[in-house]
Amino acid sequence: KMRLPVILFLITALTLVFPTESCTSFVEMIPQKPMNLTAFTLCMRVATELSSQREIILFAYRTGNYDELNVWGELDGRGKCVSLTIRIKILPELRALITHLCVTWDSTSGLAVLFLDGKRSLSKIYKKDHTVSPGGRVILGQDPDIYLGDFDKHQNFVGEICDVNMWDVVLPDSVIQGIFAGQREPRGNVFDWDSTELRINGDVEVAIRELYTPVWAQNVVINIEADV
Ligand SMILES: [Ca+2]
Repeated sequence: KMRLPVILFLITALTLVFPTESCTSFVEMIPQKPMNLTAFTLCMRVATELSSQREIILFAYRTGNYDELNVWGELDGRGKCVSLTIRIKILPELRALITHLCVTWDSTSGLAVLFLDGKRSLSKIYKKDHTVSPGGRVILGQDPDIYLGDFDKHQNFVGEICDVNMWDVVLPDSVIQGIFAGQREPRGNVFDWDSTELRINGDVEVAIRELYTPVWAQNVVINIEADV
């Protein structure tokens, strides 16, 4: 018999890799509460090598008739107020290195703010007094033009996306900067990447990233007796 040391307590997270242009691959995220929102913070870590010449859908929330809340990357990045659609300039911000992206919005003021790797953008005014409607579907990887479908492979997401978290409040700047730096709290109450149900469709790789071992566990070694 020999004692084998095993180190436990590694903190891991799922990551999604969309390897190719496609109009069939997507991941549905099931929200933890109805999405009638008058404020939100939406964060994700994202990397892509797609050309800046094309639109890239980063997050799509659509009800039967409307794009309720979409986040796009595109060449010119102009804001669009028709629906609560946030358009972000792709280059140089989004690239092959993972970028931490957050969008905050508050109905009362209409203030919408973008954070890239903890750096805050100017504020823009979108849809004051608006409420995001519940009852839709949240999709990563594709832009639905109907409730769930009519995908266009020239708008889909190709690259890696993880840590998609959402809160029904605007988080303070310092909290967003902490999350960018790796803090795992506070967990999202609309989407918590560690526990939200993901429904994978098509060619999407789900991989596990090892984030870190917590300090309290770094010297915890458990010996297991085994016959060798
Ligand atoms: Ca479309």
